Amino acid sequence: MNRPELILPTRAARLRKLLTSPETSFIMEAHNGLSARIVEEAGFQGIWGSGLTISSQFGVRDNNEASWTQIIELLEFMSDASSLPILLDGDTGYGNFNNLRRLVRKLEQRGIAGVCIEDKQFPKTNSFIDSERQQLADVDEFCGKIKAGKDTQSDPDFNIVARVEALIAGWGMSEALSRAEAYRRAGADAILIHSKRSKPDEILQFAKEWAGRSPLVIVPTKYYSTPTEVFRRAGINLVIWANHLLRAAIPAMQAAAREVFETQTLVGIEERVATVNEIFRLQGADEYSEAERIYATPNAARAVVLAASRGDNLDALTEDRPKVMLPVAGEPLLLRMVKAFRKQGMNDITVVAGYKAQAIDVAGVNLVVNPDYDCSGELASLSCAIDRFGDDTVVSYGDLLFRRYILRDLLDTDADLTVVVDSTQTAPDAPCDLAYADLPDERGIFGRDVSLRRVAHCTAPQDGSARPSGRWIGMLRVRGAGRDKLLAALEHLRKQPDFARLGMPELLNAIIDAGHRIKVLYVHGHWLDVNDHASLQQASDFAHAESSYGSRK
Ligand code: SPV
Ligand code: MG
Repeated sequence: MNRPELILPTRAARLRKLLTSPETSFIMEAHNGLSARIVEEAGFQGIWGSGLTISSQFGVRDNNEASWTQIIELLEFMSDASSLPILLDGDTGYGNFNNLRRLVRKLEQRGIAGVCIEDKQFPKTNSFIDSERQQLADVDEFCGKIKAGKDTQSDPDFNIVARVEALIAGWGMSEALSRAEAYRRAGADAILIHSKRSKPDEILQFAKEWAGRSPLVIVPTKYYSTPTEVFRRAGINLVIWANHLLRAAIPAMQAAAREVFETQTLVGIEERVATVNEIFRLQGADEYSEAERIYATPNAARAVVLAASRGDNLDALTEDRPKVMLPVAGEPLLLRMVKAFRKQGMNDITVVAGYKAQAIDVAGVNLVVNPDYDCSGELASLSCAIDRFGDDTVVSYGDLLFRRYILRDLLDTDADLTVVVDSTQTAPDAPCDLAYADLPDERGIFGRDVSLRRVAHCTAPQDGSARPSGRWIGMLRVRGAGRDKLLAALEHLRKQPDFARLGMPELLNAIIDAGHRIKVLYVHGHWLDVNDHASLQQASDFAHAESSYGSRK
């Protein structure tokens, strides 16, 4: 059966609904992209693009000092930053009927839901400044403008609201009513009746005599103390809160500026201003990071580094930091690893910390913390980073140093699960994970696929009579379907009562037991891990030997 497609109403249609619905609706002023987003987050269903607040955020007066194209440009930011319908306060339409035609076309092109035009002369003055001196437009000329706008709109739901300024200019109620009627007949979708009085009496009288002939819009800036219920009972369709976000921001900015100027420090205001992260959130910075991952470095693998352990054998050296932060030839082990990843274009690096997590100070990595690091093992740490896995992820112990080609060759493999095994270490003297593969690393196997059969700690009972094929260096690449295989094995092991103690070898074995293949990439030395004082010294020699000729002292 064909399902009818869900068609979302356009912004113009949504504004039309707010205007025509018998329930009283409310829209809030915005004057840039940020405030538009804030209006939407607060729950409003529409935005008033206020001439007063837009001009004042530009630092100019509400006298058409900003050009109409500058306003359109700003509106585009507002329209991008929010999905709400915007009703532009279009002043007088910025000229005659022809200017309005062009304005309507440009507004529709930018997804603006409607425009309100007022029956004054261009250039206008704000209704609350010297209102008695304000010139009203000729009624016929204004009706022609409304008709021109309505004939121009291509979306039948685009809204033209006619604003009656007769009460503002002191021309009286009957003039206001007759103008409103003329504008309605000319095709206006709604009438905005404006008042400068502190009581709503003339608005209420107008509403009574208007008697619902077309939708009615008000701006209760001056008669703000009127209970909203009064507007509801009067049958007002749309109430505009016209300038209050800008007015809320002004005293906050003034106080902050004064305080920082006087005290010459930020300490007094830091807790009272929005966090920088809140700015990022409002800008949608998360979406950018996600998109960057998809589009900017689409093929780059991610890294998950397990770095929760202290490194007990290193005694006092790890009293105030985890092993991965120990300097090796002047640079923390972890920073060396992060640089190695970045050299391969891997910039999405997650480090799972635990012991002295606060001492991990490497810029640009995602830090997650295993809070139970002291009573749990590698799989508990890995679980903390599981949502950081991408389509291609290298999981690594954090205490490794390795030659660049090892990571490069690992990234060149095509299997969905690959481990790096050092075939020169079949009987190591330090504790380690031994790997058993289906083929030993011999010259004859060049070019053949080798699979892992098992990984076992060297102190565990060994795999029958078989000789280990080498040592797993603690690096695993997980691609494509490999991620689901790994996740399934992790879930399976999570059910075991001893899950908290399990490490990466148990995970690799569980993947193999589930019938999946793990490819072996053999290497021959050229790496080491740091477990004790002796290996820390070797690491330093290794790092020095790696540094370029020019940088050696
Ligand atoms: C605006 O917000 O710019 C308005 C409403 O036109 S008022 O300032 O009340 O005239
Ligand atoms: Mg205005």
